[in-house]
Amino acid sequence: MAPDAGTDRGRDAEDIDTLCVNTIRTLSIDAIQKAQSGHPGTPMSMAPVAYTLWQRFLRFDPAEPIWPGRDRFVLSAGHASMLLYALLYLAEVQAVDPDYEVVGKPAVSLEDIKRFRQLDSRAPGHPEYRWTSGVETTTGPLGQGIATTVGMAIASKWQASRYGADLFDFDVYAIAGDGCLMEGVSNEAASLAGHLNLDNLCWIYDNNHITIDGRTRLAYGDDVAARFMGYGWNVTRVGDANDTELLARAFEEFKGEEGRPTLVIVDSHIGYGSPHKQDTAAAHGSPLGEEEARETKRAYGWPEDAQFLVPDGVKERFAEGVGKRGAQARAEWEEHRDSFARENTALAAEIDAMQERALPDGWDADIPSFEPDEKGLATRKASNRVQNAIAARLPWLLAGSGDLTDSTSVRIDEDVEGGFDFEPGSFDGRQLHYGIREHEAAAISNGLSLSKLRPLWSTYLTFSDYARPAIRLSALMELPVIHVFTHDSIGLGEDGPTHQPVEQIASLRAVPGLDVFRPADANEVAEAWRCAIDRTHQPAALVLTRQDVPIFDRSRYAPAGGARRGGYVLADAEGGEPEVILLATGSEVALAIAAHEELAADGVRSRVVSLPCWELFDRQEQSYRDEVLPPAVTARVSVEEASTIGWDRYVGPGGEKIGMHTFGTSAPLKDVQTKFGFTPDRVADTAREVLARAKQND
Ligand SMILES: Cc1ncc(C[n+]2csc(CCOP(=O)(O)OP(=O)(O)O)c2C)c(N)n1
Ligand SMILES: [Mg+2]
Repeated sequence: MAPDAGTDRGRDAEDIDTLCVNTIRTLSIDAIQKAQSGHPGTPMSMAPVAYTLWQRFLRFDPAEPIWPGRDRFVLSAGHASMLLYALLYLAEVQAVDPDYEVVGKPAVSLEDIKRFRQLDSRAPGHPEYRWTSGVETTTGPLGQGIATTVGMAIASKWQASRYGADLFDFDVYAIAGDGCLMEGVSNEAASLAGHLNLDNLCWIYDNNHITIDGRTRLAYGDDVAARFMGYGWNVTRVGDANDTELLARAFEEFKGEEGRPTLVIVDSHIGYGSPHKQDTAAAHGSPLGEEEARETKRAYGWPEDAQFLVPDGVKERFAEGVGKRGAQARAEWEEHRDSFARENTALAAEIDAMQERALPDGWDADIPSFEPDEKGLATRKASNRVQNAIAARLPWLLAGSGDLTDSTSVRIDEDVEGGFDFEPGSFDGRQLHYGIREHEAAAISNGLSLSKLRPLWSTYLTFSDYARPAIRLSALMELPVIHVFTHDSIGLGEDGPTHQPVEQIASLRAVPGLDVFRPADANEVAEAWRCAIDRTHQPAALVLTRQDVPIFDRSRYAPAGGARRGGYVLADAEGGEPEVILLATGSEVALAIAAHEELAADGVRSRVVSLPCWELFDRQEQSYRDEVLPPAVTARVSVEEASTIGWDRYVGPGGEKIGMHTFGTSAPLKDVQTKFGFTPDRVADTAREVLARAKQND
C-alpha cells in the first residue's frame, strides 16, 4: 500500500490500518537512523500489536492523558521506546505540566522524534515518567515495567472498592520482552498478580526468541505458557504479531476474563520487514543502516527516500480510534464523577486531592509526641504509632511489607478504617502482604504511587539491597514512596552479619533525590514522618532501630523539630563555644550524648549534632549549616554503626569517623557494640584526640 495514495479516501480500513502500522515502523527506523543510536527491531515487529491495542481497546484520552480512570499502557521493553513515542505523536497525546494542567502542546512532537535521544528531546533513550506526558512509568531496566504494573492493577482494585467501579475499573497493559520475563522480578510480580486474582492486568509477551547475545536458547528455555499457568494466569497465544484479528480476539478474551490476569504470548519477528536483519540480534540495538532502511521501506511498500513521513489520514485514523473512544470514555467518567460527587462529597474530594498529591486538612493533627524515657522505645515502634496516627486521617495511605509486617512495625491498626488485609474479596484493605518479594514490593509501591495512592512498604535494612532497582526508580521518577527499613545496624544483635547492615545506609544516601532519615528517638521519628508525608515529588527511606533507644528529655535538649532541617544542635557545650563536635544519627545519637556528658564532666566543651537526614540538611542555607557546624570548630567526630563513606564532608580533614569497616558478628547487642567500639568511652577518647590534634595545629 503506497502512502502517496494517502489522499485516496476510497481505500478500505485495512489499508489505512496497515499504513498506520507502517508509519510507526518507519518513524522508528528514521529516528534511530538519524540518532545513530537506538533499538529498531522491536518497534518494527510489535507495531501492529501496540496499534491494535491502542486503536481498538485502550481507554485513553489523548486530550487528557492523566485522567484518573484511563487504562494504563506500559512499554516494559523500554529499549523499544520509539514504539511508544510514535504512538504518543500519532495519537496527538497532549503535554501536561507539573501543575497537572494540559498546556496545549504535544507530549511528543515530530521535532522531538527527529531529535530522538538528543539533549532535551521529549523522546529520550528510554521512556521517562515526568519527562514525557503519556509515559506511565519509567522503563528500561528490564522487568521494572511489568513489576510496576502490578501496583497499578492493585491501585485500580483498591480505588474501585473505595470509590466504585464506575470510576475506577481501569485495565493495565504491558508489552514485555524476553528480557523482562527472564528477570527475577517478573517471577515475583507474576506470582503475586496471579495470587491476587488481578484480572485487570494484561501482559503481552513479545516472543521473538532474540536478545542482545543472539538466540534466546543460549540462556532461556522456559515453557512460558506453563510457567504462567502455574502462577494462575490465563494464557493465550497469538501466532503472528501481524494478525490483528487474532490479537483483537486475545484482548477480548482478556476483557472477558474474571479472576485471573492474562498473558498474551505473541510470536513476532524482530526487525520485521528488514531483508537482512529480521530475526537476528543485529536488529535489536543498532540502526538498520541507510541501505537496509531503504530496502525495508521498499518491503513495506513505502517510498524509499521518504524520511519521517506521516501520510495523510494516519493521524486522523488515530483520532477516529483511540481519540474518539478515549474522549467518550472520559466524558462518561466525568459524568459518573459528578453524580458521585453529589452523593459523596467527602469521597469525591479525596479523589481530587489524591490526583494532585494534596493531603487532607489536619492530616498531622494526631501525630503523638513522646514523653522522655531513659529506657526508651525502638524507633520502629514509635514509627508504628506515628504511621497509624497519620493513616487514620489519610485514607489512601497504604502499608505493606515483605513478610515482616510486625517485626518492621508497619501494621495499620484494626480500628483505623481499612485496617485489614488487601486480598481477593477485600480489596479495600490497606494492609498489603508482599510475601518474601522485596523487589516487587518496592516496584508495586511505585505503581501505587503512580496511581496517586500513598504507599509505604518495609523490610529489614539489609534486604533493601533486594529492592534496590525499584528504589532507584522511585527516586528517578520523583515518587513520594516511603521505604521503611528497620533492624538498621549491628545493634540488631544475635542475628549476626547476614542481617546486620553495614554498607546499605551509604548506598541509599548515594541515590540522587532519595531522602534517607535515620531518626535518633521517638520524637525525631514523628518529625521524619512529617517530612516524608508532606512532599509530593520525593521518596523517603526511614531507617529505624529494632532495639529500644532512649527518648530524650527535650526540656534538657533541643526540640525534635530541628530534625525537620535534616540536622540540628541537640546538646551544646556549657560555658562557651564548643571545642569539639560530635555528629551522629539514629541509635548512635544516645552514644554521642553519653560521651558529651562524660566530656563535660572532664571540662571539655562538646556539642552533639543529630543529623537524621543528610540530604535535607544539605539543602538548608549555608548560614544555618554554619550555625550547626561552625567552620572554626574543626575537631569533629562522627559516630554511626555503618560504613563511614560520606562522613568526610561533615567531619572534615581534622575529624575522625567511628563506623564499621568489616561485617558485624552474631552476639547479644552489648557484646557486639563493645567488640566494634561503640562505647561512650571510645567516642569521648576519640573526641579528646581530635581536639588535641586541632590544638596542636592551631
Ligand atoms: C536489568 C537490565 N539488564 C540489562 C539490560 C540491557 N538490555 C537492554 S535490552 C536487552 C535484551 C532484551 O531482550 P528482549 O527483552 O528479548 O528484547 P528484544 O531484543 O526482543 O527487543 C538487554 C540485555 C537492561 N536494559 N536492563
Ligand atoms: Mg526478545
